[in-house]
Amino acid sequence: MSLIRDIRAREILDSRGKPTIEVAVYTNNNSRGIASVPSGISTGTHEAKELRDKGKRYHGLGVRKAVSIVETIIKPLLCGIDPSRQREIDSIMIEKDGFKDKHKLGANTLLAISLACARAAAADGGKELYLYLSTFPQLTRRSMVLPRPYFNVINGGKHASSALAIQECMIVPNYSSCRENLRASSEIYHALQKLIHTKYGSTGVGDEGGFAPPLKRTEDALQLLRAAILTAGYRGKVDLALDCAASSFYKQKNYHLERRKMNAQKLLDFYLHLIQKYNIISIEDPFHEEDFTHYAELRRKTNIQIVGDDLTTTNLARIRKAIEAKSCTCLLLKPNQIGTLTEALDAAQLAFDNGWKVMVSHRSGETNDAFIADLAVALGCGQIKAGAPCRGERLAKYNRLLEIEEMKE
Ligand code: 2PG
Ligand code: MG
Repeated sequence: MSLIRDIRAREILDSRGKPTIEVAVYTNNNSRGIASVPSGISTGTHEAKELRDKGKRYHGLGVRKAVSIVETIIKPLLCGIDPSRQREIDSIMIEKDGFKDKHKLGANTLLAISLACARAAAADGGKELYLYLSTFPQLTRRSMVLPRPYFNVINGGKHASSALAIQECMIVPNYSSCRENLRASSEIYHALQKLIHTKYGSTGVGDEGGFAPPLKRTEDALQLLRAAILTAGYRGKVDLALDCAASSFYKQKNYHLERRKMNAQKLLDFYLHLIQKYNIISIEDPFHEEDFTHYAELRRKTNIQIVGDDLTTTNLARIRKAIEAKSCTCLLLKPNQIGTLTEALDAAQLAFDNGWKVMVSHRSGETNDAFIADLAVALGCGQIKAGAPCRGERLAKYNRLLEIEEMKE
């Protein structure tokens, strides 16, 4: 029998050079599970809250309090429990926090422990993480498949300092293997780099490793993507997708983009125009996070995938509301939006049960932890987004998918 023997935590830095928490769970069988958590910048209002120290260190972003909560409050509650009792472990932590948004102990604190327990249990059973996760009750009816990656190669919105309002312009290669999809993304990425260099000089990147040239219009970005796909020789093999993160350019009842103001109806017409002109197969957060109605209207008027992120925040109540309003066809699944693995899996199950798809997602501030790669495979959801095919914290996820693909062959 495996039991949690010790839990340790430490403050580390994420891909933006800001503090985050890493937790190690040790068992009496000498197994160890380590996990660290990411952090978003275009966060939804309804996300569970991170705990930060405030004060002077790291401009207030330190996580020393979270580290101390792990070692002094949570550790005594979880030591002696089998790390595979995930629901029980997560419930104990949720109860101890006592708040819906987990602000007391912090969603970052709880998620790091939750994921580290899953890793420790997998290690104890001598199982690869994706195989271990696939045995969870929420997933037993799913079959494991490698996900199709969405590569964010042009960064805008809060992830860049250009005037491009749309946050993520993604390429989605359509090969049957991850290996081929990754190769296509890399070749297109480098073709894009040359095009941007010729046209704009600088090829600096944004938070998710995509280029961030001084673009102003969405179509400039989409045309660059189209040209890069053609130059790299991938005509007809790659689709496009957007994460608008529209809450970030919604001010005083209007959307501010393309150097003008649009109301929701105008914005909807703009999206329909883009969908028709480019091979856009998926749009995430097209309207602000409370506008369930216009999401639904876009869904009615097109048959592409409509993804909820800030709208749904991996939260059962929000997802139910979106299901009722018929706002989306896909849930963006971010474990740190809700704060425990059990709740994230419950959210995925609710989405699947209602005929939605699920896309597993990283955050803009990441670590080298590749948990979401295993999660996407175990969920059999067929879709993942983890940024550009560039920068270590993004490649950690894509390279882990390559490893899993090889193990499954
Ligand atoms: C998003 C995410 C990840 P952030 O909006 O989908 O790409 O961004 O982590 O900044 O919320
Ligand atoms: Mg998003």
